[in-house]
Amino acid sequence: MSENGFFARLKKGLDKTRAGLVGGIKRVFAGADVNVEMFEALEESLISADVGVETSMRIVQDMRARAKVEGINEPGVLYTLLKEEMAAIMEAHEVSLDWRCADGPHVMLVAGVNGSGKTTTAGKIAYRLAREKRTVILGAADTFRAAAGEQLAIWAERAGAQLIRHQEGADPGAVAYDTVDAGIARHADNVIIDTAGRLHTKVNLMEELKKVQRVIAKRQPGAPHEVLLVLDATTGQNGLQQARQFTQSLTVTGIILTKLDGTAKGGMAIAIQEQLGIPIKLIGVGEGVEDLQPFDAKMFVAALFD
Ligand SMILES: Nc1nc2c(ncn2[C@@H]2O[C@H](COP(=O)(O)OP(=O)(O)O)[C@@H](O)[C@H]2O)c(=O)[nH]1
Ligand SMILES: [Mg+2]
Repeated sequence: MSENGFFARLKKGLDKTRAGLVGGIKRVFAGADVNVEMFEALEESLISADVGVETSMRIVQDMRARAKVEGINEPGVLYTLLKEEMAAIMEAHEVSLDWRCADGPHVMLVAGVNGSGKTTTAGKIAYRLAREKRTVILGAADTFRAAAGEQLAIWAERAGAQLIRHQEGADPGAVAYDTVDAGIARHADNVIIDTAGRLHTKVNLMEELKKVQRVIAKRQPGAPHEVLLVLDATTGQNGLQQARQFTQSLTVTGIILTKLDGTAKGGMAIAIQEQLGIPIKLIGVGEGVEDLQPFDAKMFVAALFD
């Protein structure tokens, strides 16, 4: 898709966030001068747009300090600074989406709670990589329901990727092992392992994921090269709590924020990167194969405010 096509799609996806977050902020800066009330109103509108209390307070503190030091008394000037500040928070991380490995397949593990969009995202990534003429193998390590494997099979077909799948209820670690094994044997470029967000056994989800991660490393030292945490943007601050739990157990290397279309909680993107220090690598703006795009902070802020 062209850069313009994507920008239009991103902009459309952020309609609701724009109405909530930016509408509120624009009202804050509509006043004649810079004063205490203005900063208080700014903090409130950031928090209500799911930027998060801590991050919102930090942003407002910085803005106050800059207004004072630089002697800014025009709301319009501060508004521009605010946009820069938001982009700076999100841009603090370098992101590589090359996903290549010199000695064996590049292995990705996709984790997250139920319904966050893991399977869809694994399918969309497979599609992107397969389009670059890479050999991709998807692993259906969500063995919780037969339907989960079925859903991934449909995505594999759509993407032109291979699939490794066991019986319903099989050990997720065994599926992950076999997928990496197939990746090595078949000289695949990329291996993507989809996992469950909930388990049928009494095993704790985080323990199970740690085990899957260990099993992968056992078959291929250095793997998984990416552990991607999929978060549903519509869950706002709850999603941030979830992310904390996952990052305590797993070495999460990147976040994928899904369902940015149709939510007013897009402000969460700012809080995630400021508070977790983990980059958002991709964003989901719809259910189609093309609706997964690299996260670009500048573009995100532009799409939000323009
Ligand atoms: N609107 C929208 N829906 C999405 C997006 N990503 C996933 N979904 C939908 O969210 C639902 C759950 O996705 P799924 O991949 O099954 O989640 P999983 O349980 O984490 O594997 C499905 O209906 C997907 O089509 C997105 O970026 N935007
Ligand atoms: Mg799934």
